[in-house]
Amino acid sequence: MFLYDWFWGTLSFLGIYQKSARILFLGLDNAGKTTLLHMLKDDHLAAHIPTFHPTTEELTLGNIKFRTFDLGGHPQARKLWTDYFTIADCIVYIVDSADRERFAESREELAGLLSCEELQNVPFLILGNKIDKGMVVSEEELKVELGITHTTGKGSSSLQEGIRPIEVFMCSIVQRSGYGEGFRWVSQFLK
Ligand code: G3D
Repeated sequence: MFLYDWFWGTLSFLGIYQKSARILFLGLDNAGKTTLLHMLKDDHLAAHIPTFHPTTEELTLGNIKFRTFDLGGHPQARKLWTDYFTIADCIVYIVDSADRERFAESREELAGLLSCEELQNVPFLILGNKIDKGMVVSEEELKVELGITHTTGKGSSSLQEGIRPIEVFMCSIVQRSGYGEGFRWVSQFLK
């Protein structure tokens, strides 16, 4: 299972790398955004992290730029994120699926993003992270907790005019499992 996911995850990243895109990793602090960024960097020797800031990091791999932002609790940083929204090709929203106490906060931030005009047509990949921990919620429970009533479906789908692709994948970033499938799913919507 672990090797299978890792293998397909790596292949799907290779698929993504042939494209050109700006991908934002968003979510509350402690969700796993930086860990994911560093996983990607470690898989690719040519990676370059030019900036470091307490609430944001950037990574460039080929033609793909990844940038992380912590949401919640940083009102002064909000202007900075929204500037990036106008150029985002994809949002990867990461949730700590073992941290039930912060689901409401995460749901609120996600709702804010989904209603954001600049992001109306931007695909959302939602990663329910840390499934290696005990006591995590199921994918269906996480959808309910996050207020997601409808998702696109995990198969391949064509991009319908005016309908934003959105899907939830459960994963363990530290175990390199699950998120590769999510990236493969979202890569079909990147030009
Ligand atoms: P952030 O960038 O979203 O703020 P980080 O989050 O990437 O800094 O991760 C926060 C903590 O969660 C880190 O632990 C990190 O190792 C852990 N983490 C990230 N992904 C996973 C995962 O899949 N499973 C588990 N169990 N932990 C994960 P520390 O202890 O360094 O703060």
